[in-house]
Amino acid sequence: MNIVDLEHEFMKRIKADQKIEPKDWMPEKYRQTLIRQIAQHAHSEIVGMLPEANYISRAPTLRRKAALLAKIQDEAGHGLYLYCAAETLGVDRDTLLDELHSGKAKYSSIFNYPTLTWADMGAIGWLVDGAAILNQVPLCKCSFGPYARAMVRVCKEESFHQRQGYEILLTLCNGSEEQKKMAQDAVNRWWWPSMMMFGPSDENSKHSAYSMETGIKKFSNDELRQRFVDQTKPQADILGVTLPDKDLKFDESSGHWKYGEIDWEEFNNVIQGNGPCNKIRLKHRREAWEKGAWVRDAASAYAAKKALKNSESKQVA
Ligand code: FAQ
Repeated sequence: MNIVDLEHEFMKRIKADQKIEPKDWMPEKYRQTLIRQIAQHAHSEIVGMLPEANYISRAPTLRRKAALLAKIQDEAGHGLYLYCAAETLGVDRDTLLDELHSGKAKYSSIFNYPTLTWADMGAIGWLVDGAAILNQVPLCKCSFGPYARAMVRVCKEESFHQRQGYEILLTLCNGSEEQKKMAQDAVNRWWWPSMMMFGPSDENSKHSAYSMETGIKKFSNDELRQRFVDQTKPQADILGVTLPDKDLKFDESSGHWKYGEIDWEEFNNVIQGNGPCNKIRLKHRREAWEKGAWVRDAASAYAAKKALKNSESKQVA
């Protein structure tokens, strides 16, 4: 088949909602778009452990500490599934990690904000995981098989994360005046960065058109952002917190909550490496990588020893 026929067959499969698997023919642009998105997603899960890790030693009770630890470990697992999914596209993990550690690769803007109080653990679970779920549930139906399958498990776990975050805030909101203030302050600080997680507005999203045409993305950035606002506003009312947007109001004609202008200058600054915590996050990531060198060396030495033993026993047989 020539390239035109191959492209035609590929698009036919996409339109028929069939999964594309790693050994199938795919256009180079599709492969590169997937590597970019999956790698950024994997890096986000890994860097995303850092803001919450700050609170493992400060959790108010043993139960809270165990739940937070479990959540952070889940994020590590998500990163690993995603690196595996990216590897099926022919890129190796060391290259991806080098790109993260050198600052070349992007990861979600949200993880470049500081966690200042325990209430931030609630706000991250409720808002950040809430936004992540809305974005990721459609990815379970993504046209690329390994990414879609990885997302199924990730979404189940994110759903638990969102509830544990909401429950932290609910407890604070039913507590003392000081606790209520702490919850409100966290919501004030995390609301707009969570809105930015969905990416640039549709008219400025450079990859959306191709990703939607090829079934990588099922909904646009603005569609998902709107769903997030519609879902979150009633939950905020139950908590008794306000969302820090003076323009937020219900629009009877569309049935949606209309929201105010996003500060795109702030968003662009953060994704260009100039957010409040970009430098410290990368520093901690690099340190963690260096500290883990002995584990990687030990695992390789063990694997090499096992391979040698296997080949010796085959020779004897
Ligand atoms: N931050 O053309 P678009 C989580 C970049 S996981 C940084 O619209 P696209 C779990 C974009 O990469 C959170 N960069 O791009 C958790 C592109 O840059 P490039 C991560 C952003 O790909 C919870 C440029 O702007 N989730 O939270 C952001 O079509 C709690 C133009 O943008 C995913 O990665 C941003 N927010 O749409 C962990 C989900 N937005 O490559 C721990 C999968 C955009 O041209 C604790 N990813 N950019 O240099 C996606 O759905 C998409 O990649 C979007 C962006 C929607 C993020």
